[in-house]
Amino acid sequence: MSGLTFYGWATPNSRRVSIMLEECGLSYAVRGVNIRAREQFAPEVLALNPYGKIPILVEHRAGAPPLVLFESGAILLHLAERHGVLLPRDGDARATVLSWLMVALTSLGPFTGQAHHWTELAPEKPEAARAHSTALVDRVYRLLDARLAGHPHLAGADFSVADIAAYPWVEKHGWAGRELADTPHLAAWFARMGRRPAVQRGMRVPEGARLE
Ligand SMILES: N[C@@H](CCC(=O)N[C@@H](CS)C(=O)NCC(=O)O)C(=O)O
Repeated sequence: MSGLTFYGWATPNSRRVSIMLEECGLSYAVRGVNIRAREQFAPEVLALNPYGKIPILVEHRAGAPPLVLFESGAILLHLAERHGVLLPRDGDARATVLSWLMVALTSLGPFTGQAHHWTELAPEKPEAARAHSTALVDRVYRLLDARLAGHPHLAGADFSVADIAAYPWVEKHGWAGRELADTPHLAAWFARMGRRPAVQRGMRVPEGARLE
C-alpha cells in the first residue's frame, strides 16, 4: 500500500495540514478524530501519536514501514520538503519563511488557544488570566498586521507554509475576542487567503466535522 492517511478534525492545527495537502495537490484518506468525543485517546490513535493529539499524517510506503508524523509544524515542513513547494530550499528566503512559521507555531496558535480557554472554556475565568492571555494575542496580531502592511504574505512576496500555519488560527480570532477589522492588513490577507481554492477545500476537512 502507498499513499497518505490524514487524522484530524475541525481544529486549527488539523486544518494547517489539510490545507497543505490540498495546496500540494495530494490525494489522501481522511480519518476523523473527534476531540470533543475524546477519540484522540483511542488506542489506535495513541499508537500513532502517544501524545494523544491531532493532526497526524501517515505516509504508507510500498516495501517499507509507514512514516508516522505528528505536530502540525513538522508535517508542514515534511510535505514542503518532500514536494519542493512553499518553502525555499536554502538561503535568506528559507530562513525568513522559518521565522514567520515559528511565530505562527509558537505564538499565534498557542496564545489563541490559551485565550479561548480563559475567555470561554474554563469553568472559572480569573480576570488576570483573561487579560494576560488576550494581551499576548493582541501583541501577535499587531505584529502580523504591521508585517502584512508592507508584504502580501507573511514571509514576503511569496505564499508559503508560514501563511498556511497562520490562517486557520486567524480564522479563530473570535476565540480571543478579536475583531479582524481592528487589524486591516491582517484582515485583507485573511480575505485573500480565503479566496484560494485549496484553502477553501482544506478548511472543509474532515467533511461534516464540527468542533462542539
Ligand atoms: N503542537 C501541536 C498541537 C496539537 C494539538 O493541540 N491539537 C489539538 C487539536 S487543534 C488536540 O489534539 N487537542 C486534543 C487534546 O489535546 O487532547 C501541533 O501543532 O500539532
